[in-house]
Amino acid sequence: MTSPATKSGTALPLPASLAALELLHIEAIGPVLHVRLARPAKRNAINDALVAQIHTAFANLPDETRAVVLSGEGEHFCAGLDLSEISERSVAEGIVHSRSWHAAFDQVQLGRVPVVAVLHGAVVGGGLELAGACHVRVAEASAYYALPEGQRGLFVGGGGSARIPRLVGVARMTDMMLTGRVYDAKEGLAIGVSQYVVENGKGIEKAFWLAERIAANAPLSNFAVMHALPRIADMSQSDGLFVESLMAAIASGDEAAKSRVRDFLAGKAGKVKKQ
Ligand code: 1HE
Repeated sequence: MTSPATKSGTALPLPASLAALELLHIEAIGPVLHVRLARPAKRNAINDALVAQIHTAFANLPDETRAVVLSGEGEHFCAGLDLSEISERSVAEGIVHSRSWHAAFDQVQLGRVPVVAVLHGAVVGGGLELAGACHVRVAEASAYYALPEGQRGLFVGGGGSARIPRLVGVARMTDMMLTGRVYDAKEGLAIGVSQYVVENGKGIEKAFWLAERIAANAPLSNFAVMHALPRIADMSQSDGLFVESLMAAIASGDEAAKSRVRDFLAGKAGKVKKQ
């Protein structure tokens, strides 16, 4: 995995509430907050403490943060649920546990700013559920995706049944869970798990480049993409079009939109170019 040396800018001081989270390594680099899962000895498996810390981090983003890059330390993004914790749970406790993941991952997906995930190595089970709560996914060539819940006698519990079919479709998720099928990084790109594949070691650099572009957008546009777009996709066409009109008028009525449009018309803003 790449070192933070690929990022430009100097690390800024963090609020104490974020600096205290020992299972996450967090750095603020200008408008981009880099959040790293930091349990590499356990392949970043998500235990109760880590899910709580993910919730806390995304609920307490510094005011200056305009985008987040989420990655994992070590050889893998995330091995999913910490399996050492489940044997002691009753059915009722299992429901509460799953709901704690929902709350944390909702905070990622429906928080204040967009999140770019960097995926490498194993992105499995709850790790894929976490990746699915992010807004843009960059995969390194080493990434692979699986839902081993079926083989472990489990079901997804971190929002995967709602989010993963929206990326890859119900049929593919069904196959992954029933047969243990594993997709590699290139296949993951083709089926819609990630939007980008880059060489090993280049994921953080690419994610920062994307996050800095996202951070430069008008905040209301980013809000609309994060909060209105997925909800509209769940609505009937008629309801969706109505909400779209409201959101479009709110965004375009904001001074940030008006000044950007004025800049373009005055020849002061960038044109759309091939990248
Ligand atoms: C773990 C976990 C884990 C590793 N819970 N401890 N997830 C899975 O079924 C995936 C299980 N993990 C694996 O298949 C492999 O560990 C990996 C492919 C991810 C990585 O392999 P490798 O060879 O690099 O590491 P390792 O030697 O298997 O694991 C290193 C340590 O991490 C080892 O602990 P140690 O104390 O013996 O050193 C492993 O036990 C530990 N470890 N993965 C606990 N998942 C909300 S519902 C979500 C439901 C799910 O996510 S189900 C899918 C669970």
